[in-house]
Amino acid sequence: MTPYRDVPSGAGLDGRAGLRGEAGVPSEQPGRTTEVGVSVRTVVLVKPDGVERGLTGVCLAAFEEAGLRLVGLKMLTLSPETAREFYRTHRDEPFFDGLVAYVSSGPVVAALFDGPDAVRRVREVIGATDPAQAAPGTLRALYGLSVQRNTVHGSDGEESARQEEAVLFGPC
Ligand code: DAT
Ligand code: MG
Repeated sequence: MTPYRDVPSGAGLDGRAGLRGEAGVPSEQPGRTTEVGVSVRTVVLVKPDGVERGLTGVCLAAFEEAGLRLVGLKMLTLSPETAREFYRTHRDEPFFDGLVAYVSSGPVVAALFDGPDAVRRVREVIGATDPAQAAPGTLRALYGLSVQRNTVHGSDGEESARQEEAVLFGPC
C-alpha cells in the first residue's frame, strides 16, 4: 500500500500553481536562514474557536492543498502553564493573560507541516494576525472572529517553530 500520494512541493492536489516560495523561488522573508528547497517543519494550531466551530478539517486541508506535508498531529487542551510557555515571547504584552486564558479554554489541534519554506508558506495560507486585515481567501480572513480568536496559529520563524514543536510535541 502506498502510504501517501507524492505531491510536488508547492503544487495543489488539483494541479493549481503553488504559493510563492516553492522550491527554487527565493523567499522575500527578511532574516531567512534556510537554503531554498530544504524542507523545514513548522507548527500549526487550530485554536479553540476553530475546533469548536468544526473548522479543523478545512484548515488542515488548506495546508495540504498548498503542497505541505502533514508529519505530526494531536488534539489536546493546553494547560495555562503550557500556553504561557507556548506564547512566552509575548509575556510582556498587555494581551498576554487574555491570550493564555483563551488558548487554554478548550481543545486545540496541533499539527506539524513539512516542506521547503514551510514557515512562510503556512503563514501565507493563514493570513495576517487581524482577520480584518488578512488577505481574501486566507484562513483568518475566511474564519477569524477577532485578533485574539483568529482561528489558526502558525509559527512566525524557524526558531519559534523549533521551540513550539518542543513545547507541543516533546523534545526533538
Ligand atoms: P501571529 O499569531 O500572527 O504570529 P503574534 O505572534 O503577534 O501574531 O501574536 C500571537 C497571538 O496573540 C495572535 O495570534 C493573537 C494574539 N494577539 C496579538 N496581538 C493582539 C492584540 N493586539 N490584542 C489581542 N490579542 C492579540
Ligand atoms: Mg506569532
